[in-house]
Amino acid sequence: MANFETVTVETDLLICGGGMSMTGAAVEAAHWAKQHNLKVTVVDKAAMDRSGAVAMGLSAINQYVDLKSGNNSVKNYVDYVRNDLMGITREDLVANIARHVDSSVHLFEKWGLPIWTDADGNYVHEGRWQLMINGESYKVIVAEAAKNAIAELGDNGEIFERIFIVDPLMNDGKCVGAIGFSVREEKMYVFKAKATIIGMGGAVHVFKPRSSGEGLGRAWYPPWNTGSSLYFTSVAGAEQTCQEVRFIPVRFKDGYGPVGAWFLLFKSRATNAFGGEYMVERRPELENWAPYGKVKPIPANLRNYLGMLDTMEGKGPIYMRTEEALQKIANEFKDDPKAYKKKMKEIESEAWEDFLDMTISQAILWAASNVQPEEQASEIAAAEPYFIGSHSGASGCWVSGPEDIQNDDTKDEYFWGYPNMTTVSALFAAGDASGASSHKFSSGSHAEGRIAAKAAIAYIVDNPDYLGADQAQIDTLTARILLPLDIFEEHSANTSDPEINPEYIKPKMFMFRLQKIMDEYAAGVSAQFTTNKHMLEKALDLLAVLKEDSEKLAAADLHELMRVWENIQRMWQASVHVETMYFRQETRWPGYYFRADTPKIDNDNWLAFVNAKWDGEKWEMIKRPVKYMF
Ligand code: SFD
Ligand code: AMP
Repeated sequence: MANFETVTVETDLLICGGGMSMTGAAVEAAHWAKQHNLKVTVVDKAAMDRSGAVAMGLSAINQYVDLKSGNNSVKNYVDYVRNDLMGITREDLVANIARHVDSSVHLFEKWGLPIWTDADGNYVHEGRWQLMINGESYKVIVAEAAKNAIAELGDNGEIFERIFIVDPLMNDGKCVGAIGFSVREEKMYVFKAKATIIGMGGAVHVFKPRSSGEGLGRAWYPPWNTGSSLYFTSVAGAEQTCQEVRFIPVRFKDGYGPVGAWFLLFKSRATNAFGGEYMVERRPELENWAPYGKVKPIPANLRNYLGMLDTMEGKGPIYMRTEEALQKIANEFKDDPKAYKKKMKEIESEAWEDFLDMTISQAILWAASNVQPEEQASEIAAAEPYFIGSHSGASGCWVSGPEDIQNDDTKDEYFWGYPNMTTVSALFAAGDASGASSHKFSSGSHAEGRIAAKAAIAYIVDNPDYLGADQAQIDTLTARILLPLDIFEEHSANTSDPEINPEYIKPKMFMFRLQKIMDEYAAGVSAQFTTNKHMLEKALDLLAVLKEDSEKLAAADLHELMRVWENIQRMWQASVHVETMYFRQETRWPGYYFRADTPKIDNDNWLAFVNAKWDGEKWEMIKRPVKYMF
C-alpha cells in the first residue's frame, strides 16, 4: 500500500484555493485574525502567483460599480445581473458584492495594478461596468498582497502551495478541516480548522472541448480548475444552486481570445459568412424570451443564441468584424493622414494588447496565421460549456446572504447567520464556488472572498472550541485518496503497455469517456447545445456506470494521482449538472442549453432556483423561491 508521510496542520481558519476570491480572503482574514490572535492557513493546488483563471493575466476588470461617481447604484447592478440571468439570481448576494467591489479595485491599484486612465485622470471604461487594465501581472499583484498579509501574522500565518485538496473533514455535520496531498512529494496533508473557506474555482473539461490532439488543454476556462469546489462542498453535504446554469462564452475561435473589448470598446459588429448581422436580423426572436429578451444589454445567453441560430442554419462561420471596427475608429482622422496613421497604430496595439494581457495563445494564433486585425475579420464561435459561477454562469453553493440587506420576506430563506456560509456549519464559499451571484468576475470574486473571510473569522470568534477531527475518518480518506497508486502498482505489470489494462482505467481515458457522454447527451458542442429528457436519462445511466468504474482508476505517479481526483471531481460536476437540467422542465437560457422537449420559458412554474444536495447516495432536488428585493 502507498505509504505517505502525513503532515498535520492545525489552524483557526483554513482558506482552500489561492485565486481571485481566496487572495481577497487572505488579505481580509489577516486583518481580522490579527485583532483576535487567530491563525490563518492558505492552501493552493498550484503556485499562487500564477494560479487559477487569472494565471495569464486579464485585460479588463469586469465589475466596477463606481458608487462614488453617483452615476451607478447597487440597484443598477442588481438589475443588470437579474436580467442577464433571465430572472434567476440571489439579489442579496449580488448587492453585497456590488457595494464592496469598488474597494477591491482601489486596493488593486494601490498594490500596483495599472488601470487605464484618460487625459483627465479618469478610469477608461470598456463598458458601463468594465475598466481597461494593463493586466498581464494582475494575478502576481494580488498574490503578493495576500502573501504579505499572511506574512504579517508571523507564526499565525501559513501558506502551502502545490497541495491538492480533496475531501472535507467532518464532525457532527460540521466541517472541521480538509485533507489533500502534495503534488510534488509523497505527503498527505491534514488541515484541522475551526472554519474553512472554499474558493477552488469552477470546472472545465467536463464537456468534450473543441480543441483536440495537441491543442487539447486549450480551453477558455483554465484547465486546472476541475470541480474541486463542487466536489468538496457536496461531499460535505452543502446545498448547491443553479448547477444547470453553465456558461458558454463566445470567443475568438481556437485561441479563446476575449470579445468584450471588441464589442464594447471598439464597437465591433459580428456578422455571418454572408454578411448578415444576427443581432439585427434575428431581433424578432428575442420576443420569445420576454421580458428578458427586451432588456439592455441583451442577456449573454440570448446574444449567444442568435449567433447559434445562424450557425445551425448553415450561415457560418461567424466573424468579428475587426477590420471594419478599427477602420471606423481611425476614419475619424481621415482628413489628416498623420493623425490617421497614429490612431491606427494606437488601436492596433490596443487590439493586440487585449490578447497579450490575458490570452497570449490567441495573439500567437493571430501571428501564426498571418492575421492582421485591421485588414481582415476573425472567426468567433461558441465554446464548450464551463462551470463558472463568478462570470455569466451561476453554479455554486447556496450561501447565506448578509443580514442587513434582507427584508421580512427574505430573511428566513436567504439568511442563516454568517454571510457566505454554506448550509454546512463552519464551511464558507466564494468566487466560482458560491452560486446565484453571477457577474462578480475577478474584482467581485476578490470582494466576495473578503466578505466570506470576515464572516468566517466572526464565526470562529463566536465558536472558539474545536470539535476535533476523527482519526478513523482521516485514515479511511487517506487510504481512499491513495488507492489509485495501489491499483496501478498491483496490476500494471500485467500488460506490456501500462496505459491499457483490464484491471484499471487511466484518468485520461476516463476523462474522454466522461466528455463523450456529456457532449453527446447533455447538450455539448456536437449536440448543438441541445438535449431532452430522454437524452438526459441516457446520460444519467452512463454516468452511473462511469461512477462504478471510477473505483478502478489507476495512477502511475503523483501527477496522475492528481489527474484521477480531478476527473472524479469533473464526474461529480457532470452528475449534478445533468440532474439539475433534468429537474428543470423548461428552456430558460437558450444559448447556454436548449431542452427541446420543453422549448419555452415557463415563468409560472420555473421562476425558481433549482438546488441540489448530496444525501450520501443521491442528489436530492429542491426548488427554492426567487425573491426580488430591489
Ligand atoms: O472578460 C485548488 N474572468 C474575468 N474577470 C474580469 O474581471 N475581467 C476579465 O477580463 C475576465 N475574463 C476572464 C475571466 C475568467 C476566465 C477563465 C477567462 C477570462 C479566460 C473571471 C475571473 O477570472 C473569475 O471571476 C475569478 O478568477 C474567479 O475567482 P475564483 O477565486 O473563484 O477562481 P480562480 O481565480 O480560478 O482560483 C481558483 C483557485 O483554486 C485553486 N484550486 N487549490 C487547492 N486544491 C484544489 N483541489 C484546487 N483546485 C483549484 C487554483 O489553483 C486557484 O488558486 S473575460 O475574458 O471573461
Ligand atoms: P467578455 O470578454 O465576453 O467576457 O466580456 C467582458 C464583459 O463585457 C463582460 O462583463 C460581458 O458580460 C460584457 N459583454 C461582452 N460582450 C457584450 C455585449 N455584446 N454587450 C454587452 N456586454 C457585453
